[in-house]
Amino acid sequence: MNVFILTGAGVSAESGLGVFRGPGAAMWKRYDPMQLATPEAFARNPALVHDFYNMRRRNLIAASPNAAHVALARLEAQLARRCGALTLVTQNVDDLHERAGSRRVIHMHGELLKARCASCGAVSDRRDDLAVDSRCGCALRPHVVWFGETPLDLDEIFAALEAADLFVAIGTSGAVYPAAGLVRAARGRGVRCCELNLEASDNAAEFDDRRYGPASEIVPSWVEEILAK
Ligand code: BJW
Repeated sequence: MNVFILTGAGVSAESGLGVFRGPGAAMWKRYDPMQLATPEAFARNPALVHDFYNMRRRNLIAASPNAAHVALARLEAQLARRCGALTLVTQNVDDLHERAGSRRVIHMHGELLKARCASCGAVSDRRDDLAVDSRCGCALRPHVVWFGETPLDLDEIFAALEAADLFVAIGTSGAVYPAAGLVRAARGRGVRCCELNLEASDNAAEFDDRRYGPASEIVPSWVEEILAK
């Protein structure tokens, strides 16, 4: 079986990383996304944008994966043993899937522990704070995808969707495109679609199966069901 999983901020919520929207969202109530998560905002006030991502980077380094991340790593390993495959696409910029043991993770909205040269595009690991004068010959920016920018690895994502037998969205509000449109693309191919979330997402009606509860509970039990089949 080829399983395609799309995760969002909800999978990391119980690790103490904030969500953007829905229950428990504090991040975008305190910060205006248009002041922080756009290339225009970075051009206007790079120090403010760096402060926001420096705070998030420090929170991430102090956080740990939860039972949902661990269960998805187990699913990847078990499917591989059974000649199946898991494609794990995350909108999250954290590295908690990797730290839980997932071997192949596609970060469509970038990675917080990396920086990118704003001119040449070179990407480098970065665990410490970034500042306006952080340089690689030119200015460094967080390696994240802001509104209006093209998400990463879309060709690989759509190719994996073509091969999927099951599409599962976990902890994502379905508010941000193109990620929110993947369920419709999967349905268009006749693939069964399942939503695991704390509450119904904006596009819940597009899913065949829906399970609601904290990710740390519903993801491990769903994984066990899949592996028992
Ligand atoms: C739990 C839980 C628990 C909580 N257990 N669950 C009008 C219509 C359509 C589109 C547009 C439009 N106007 C503009 C656009 C495009 C725009 C867009 O979609 N805007 C919308 C706001 C309308 N999109 C873009 O600009 C994207 N680029 C683009 O479209 O380029 C053009 C293009 C398209 C296709 C091909 C080629 C080119 C780029 C989007 C970039 C998003 N960037 C961010 C910031 C990243 C850096 C950072 O982290 O700061 O990515 S925004 C933010 O939202 C972040 C997330 O990845 C993303 C999605 O959020 P996510 O993960 O769904 O989290 P939440 O918070 O929304 O939801 C949390 C969920 O968890 C909820 O459902 C809770 O219930 C649940 N939950 N606790 C289980 N314990």
